[in-house]
Amino acid sequence: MDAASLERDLSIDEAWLFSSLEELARINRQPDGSCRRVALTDADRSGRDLLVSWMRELDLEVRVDQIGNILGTHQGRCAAKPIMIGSHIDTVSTGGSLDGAYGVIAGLEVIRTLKRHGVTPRCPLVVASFTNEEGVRFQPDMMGSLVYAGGLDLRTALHSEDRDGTVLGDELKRIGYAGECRCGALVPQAYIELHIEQGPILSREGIPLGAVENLQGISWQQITIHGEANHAGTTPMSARKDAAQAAAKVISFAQELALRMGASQLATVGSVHLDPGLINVVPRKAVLALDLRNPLEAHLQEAESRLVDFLEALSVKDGVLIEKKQLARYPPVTFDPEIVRTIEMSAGTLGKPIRRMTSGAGHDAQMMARICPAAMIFVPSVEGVSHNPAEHTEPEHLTLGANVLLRSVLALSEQGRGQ
Ligand code: HGY
Ligand code: MN
Ligand code: MN
Repeated sequence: MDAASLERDLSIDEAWLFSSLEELARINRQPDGSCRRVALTDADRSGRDLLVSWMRELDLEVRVDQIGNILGTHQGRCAAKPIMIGSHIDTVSTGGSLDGAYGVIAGLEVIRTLKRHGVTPRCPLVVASFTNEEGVRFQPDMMGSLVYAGGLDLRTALHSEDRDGTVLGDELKRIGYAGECRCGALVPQAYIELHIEQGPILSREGIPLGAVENLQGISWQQITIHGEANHAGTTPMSARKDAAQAAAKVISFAQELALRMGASQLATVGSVHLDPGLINVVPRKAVLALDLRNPLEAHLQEAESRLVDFLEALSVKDGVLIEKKQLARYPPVTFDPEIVRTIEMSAGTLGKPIRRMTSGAGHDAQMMARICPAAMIFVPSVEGVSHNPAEHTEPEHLTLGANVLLRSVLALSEQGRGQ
C-alpha cells in the first residue's frame, strides 16, 4: 500500500484516546477536578506506571533514561533514525486532563492505529514522555527534555531541590524511575508534538488546528527580599524594613512593565512566600517567582534589564536587600519549516483549516529543536483556559489533532529525512 493510500484509509480510535485520557486523569484527581501529578510525586509515579503498561501492551521497547524520561520504541521497515512523538504527563497542581497527556497518549494511539491496520512505518517511531516539563516543583521547566537535548547537565538536574530541600535524584530513585539509559542517546530524525493551545487564538478564530512555527522566549527568576522582622504593634511605619511591602511593589512593577512594553510582553508573579508569615510580625523575608515572556529576544532582555534597575532602586528606597536567581532562561525558538509544511499538508488531506502560530507556553519541542528538526500541532482550548481543571478541548478537535499527528508522522516517515 503506498503512502498516499495509507493516509486515505487510516484514522485513530477516538474511543481509546478518550478512555485513556480519562484513566490517566483519574489518578490523584482533586475534589475540584484538578489533575495533580506534580513531577516525581507518588501520583506522577502512578501515571508513569500506567503509561509504561500501555507501552508494554503495544510491545514497544521501553527505556527509561537517567533523568527519568520514558521512551517507547516501535520498529520500522528500515533501521533509519526514528521519528519521535513526545510530550509530558506531569502536571501543575491545578492541572487539566489534556496538558501534555494528550500528546503522549495520541502518540501511542498513532502506533496502535498502524498496528491495527498492519502498517509498518518506514522508520522507527518513538513515543517520549519527558520528566518534569512543568517545572513547578523542581526548576527549570522542560527539565527532562533539556537534559535530553544537552542543555542542562545531568548532575545539576539530579541535584536540584524543591522548596522543602528534597533532592530530585532521590525522588527519581524513590519512585523507581532512575533509569540507566544515557540521556539523549537516541537522536531522532524529527520530533513532533501534539498539544492543546492553552491560549485563546484558535478557539476565538474558530480554527480547529494550529501549525506551530515558533515559541516565545521564557525567563523565570526567583526574587528574594530580605527585610527585618519586627512587632506589628510597636514599629512605626517609617522604621520598618517590610519585605512584604517591597514584594507588593515588585508585583505591581511587573504588571506595569508588561503593560508599558505592550505588544507581546508578559509578566506573571505566580508565587509569593512570606517569612515568618504571621499576622503580628513585619515580614523579614519574601520570596517571589517571576515569569517573563516575549517572542522577541531583544524585548525579553529589555524587560529583564528594566527589572534589574527597578530592584536596585527599590532596595535603596525600602532599605531591604534583594537577591535574584535565574531559574530558567530560554530564548525564542523557531521550528522546522519543512515539518510545519508537512503538518499543514496533513491537515489539508483531511480538508480542515489550519493556521500558523506562535506558542505562548513552553514545551518539550523547544528543547528537542536543539538537536533535531521539530514542530508542533495545536488544537483549540475552549476559552483558552489551561493550568486549570476547566481546561477543555472539544472531542472532535482531539480526534482531528490525533489524525493530523498520524498523517504527519506517516508523511515524515516516508520522506525519509533521517537516512
Ligand atoms: O511554563 C510553561 O509554559 C509550561 O507549561 N511548562
Ligand atoms: Mn504542556
Ligand atoms: Mn503546562
